[in-house]
Amino acid sequence: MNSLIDHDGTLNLYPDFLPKHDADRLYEFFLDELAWSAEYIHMFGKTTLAPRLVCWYGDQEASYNYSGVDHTPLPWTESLARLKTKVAVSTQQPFNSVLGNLYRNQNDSMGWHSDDEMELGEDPFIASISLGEARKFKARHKSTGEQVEVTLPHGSMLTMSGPFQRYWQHCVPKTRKPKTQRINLTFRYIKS
Ligand SMILES: O=C(O)CCC(=O)C(=O)O
Ligand SMILES: [Mn+2]
Repeated sequence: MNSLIDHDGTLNLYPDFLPKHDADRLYEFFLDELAWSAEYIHMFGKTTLAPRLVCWYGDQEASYNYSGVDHTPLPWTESLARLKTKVAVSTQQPFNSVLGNLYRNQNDSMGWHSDDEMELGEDPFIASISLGEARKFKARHKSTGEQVEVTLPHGSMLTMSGPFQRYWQHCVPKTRKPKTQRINLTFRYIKS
């Protein structure tokens, strides 16, 4: 485990969380199997398309307001449910939903944000699995501006916990270097 941030919240990376063979198989399977769709985001009175595809799976009661859009989850697929169990056993945390992001190429990205929606409760534990192309992930402290950068490899798990979402923002920037597809799955617990 690599400890990336250990003050004002915790950011840990488990680079080899999934054996390569499992990661390869899940990547191909999820690309095909999951209901990837374009998403409209409503911000500052404007509607635009998010620069990535998304999907949302979980327990029926785990509905969630994200980027101003209400998401009702699709029911767990067998392979997603199995991965959730593996993540839950290894982190010793409960999860009832997963938000998937598909970054199609180097132009897809996720802007600076904190996962601080009310539904996540105070100090949420979020476990984030990366599959496919490695992309850079950045964290920035909200008051000191301190920055931490890490590349998230195929098969890795990143965990964000404690007051991390209160003190830090994070993003996955677009880049000029050509990139192929990357899947990210963030397992969350939504309070009902
Ligand atoms: O793609 C990533 O690694 C980050 C995704 C993320 O921050 C989110 O889904 O809230
Ligand atoms: Mn996030």
